[in-house]
Amino acid sequence: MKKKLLGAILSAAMVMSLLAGCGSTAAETAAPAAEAVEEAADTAADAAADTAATVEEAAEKVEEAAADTGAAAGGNIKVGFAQVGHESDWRTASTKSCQDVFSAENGYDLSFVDCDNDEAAQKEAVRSFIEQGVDYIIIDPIIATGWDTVLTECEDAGIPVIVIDRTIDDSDKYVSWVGSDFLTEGKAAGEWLKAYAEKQGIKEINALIIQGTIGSSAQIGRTDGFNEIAKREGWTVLDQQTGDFTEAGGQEVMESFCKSYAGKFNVVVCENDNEAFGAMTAMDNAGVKYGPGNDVILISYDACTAGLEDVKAGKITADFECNPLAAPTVEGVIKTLEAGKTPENQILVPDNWYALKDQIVDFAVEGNAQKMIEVTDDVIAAQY
Ligand code: GZL
Repeated sequence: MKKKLLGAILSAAMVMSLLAGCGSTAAETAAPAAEAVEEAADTAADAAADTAATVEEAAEKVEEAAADTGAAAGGNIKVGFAQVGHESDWRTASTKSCQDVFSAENGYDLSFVDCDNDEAAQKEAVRSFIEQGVDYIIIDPIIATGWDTVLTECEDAGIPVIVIDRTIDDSDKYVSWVGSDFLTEGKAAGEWLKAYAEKQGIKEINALIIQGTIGSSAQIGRTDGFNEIAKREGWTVLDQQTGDFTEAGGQEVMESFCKSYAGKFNVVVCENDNEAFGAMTAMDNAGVKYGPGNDVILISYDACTAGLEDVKAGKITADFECNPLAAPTVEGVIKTLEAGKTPENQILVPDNWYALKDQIVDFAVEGNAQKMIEVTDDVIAAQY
């Protein structure tokens, strides 16, 4: 561009000097020379316009770059979070934890999308974060597969991805996963049931399982973990169906179970507390007695506040926690990255197991002795 402008100015100067030095021939040469000056002036004007456009373009690029380095230059860190949905008390606590941590006063601009348990919407949310040019993307994957394409797009855009809670099982294009060990949760429920049944003199186990969202790593781990113990101990799992981690889903499945397996089951395993709330409604309506000292042992997962209240009320026999408060650990990953360091790839958050005093028994998972926490009013008050 500069060359064009320079060329035009030089040719105008040459024509002017010709005019000045021509003397007697000026009259013959004036017209074409004036034409040449005009042409050169037009060229110069075009060149100047081109240069102005280039300057404007360059200015825009500088502005964009300045925005992009907002994080580096001390501006708020832009975080996109594609959350599963709003299906359970657990999810509410998880969302609150993330919104509390990634707040403006803490130096973050959070783009939060509740994906309402819709896998396509969740992929769309991640792509919208790429469009926005966020600094980091956090995903709680509704199901564990179908992720490599969109994670490749994040990688191509140079945006680090952190997975929270549930796992992604068909791609490793993320920096870190922060969450619970769902398989251990399932095994812990199974090993506790074995020890508790022995203490209670229960010889036969006929179980029904209300599963979480099929294909989510939480459902896969809890189902596989419990079934591994059931198979080893020769228990009968009469049926297992998904309640999609919701109260309505739990009630619907339990209503069907109460009809199909009336009088045949003595254990119900709900893969989260909200399903257990629904299952209790269905069993109440069907006249099925559950909880310590009754016909049916009710096992649940999550151990949210309302779940522990049902343990204390003698409804849920044992509750296996899944910790929803992983956001502070995810922030630690981001701070590590901001410091130019490499965070751990798999980061486990601790879970606890809960029951009333009389339902606490000694048991181990993979040879590791497990500690159970007695549910008291103080424990409930401190829960999430
Ligand atoms: C588990 C989490 C599950 C909870 C449910 O980590 O993903 O999803 O157990 C929630 O309550 O719906």
